[in-house]
Amino acid sequence: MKSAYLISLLLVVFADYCLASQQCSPRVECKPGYLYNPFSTTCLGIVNINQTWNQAKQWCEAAGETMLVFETGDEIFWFNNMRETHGAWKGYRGVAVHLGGMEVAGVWRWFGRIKDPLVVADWQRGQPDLSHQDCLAHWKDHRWHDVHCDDTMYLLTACEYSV
Ligand SMILES: [Ca+2]
Repeated sequence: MKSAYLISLLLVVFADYCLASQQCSPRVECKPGYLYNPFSTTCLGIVNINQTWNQAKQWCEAAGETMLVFETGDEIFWFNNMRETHGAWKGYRGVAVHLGGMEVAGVWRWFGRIKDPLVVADWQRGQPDLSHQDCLAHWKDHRWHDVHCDDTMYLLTACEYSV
């Protein structure tokens, strides 16, 4: 009886450690070039194609995926950190990425895995700044900017799929 209790206790402690430290590698295989996102249990990839926001959305959807969205500040922090440290993404430092957010009728909404108004955001100071910039980008400074939806210059695309 006592040993069963001890084993349970150890499991709880271990599970807590896993969740807190994210040291436990999940038994998740992402497709090549994609990275497991522990905050949304998705696999996330960044592709280097100059395309508009709508083209990016269609590009993700054609692959059975959706544009990257964020639900928590921790997830935003994780992504910013990964953009600096993940081997496959280091070459993309200083390049803006299309995110799955768009302003419609004055409200910024997600158009990806979730389709709701933004709960958390990480705008650069002074952004969003222009009424005719209705699409969301993770900018070179790793903060969010509203940009022209027709922009194709140096905008990568981030797609994700649930696992
Ligand atoms: Ca702007």
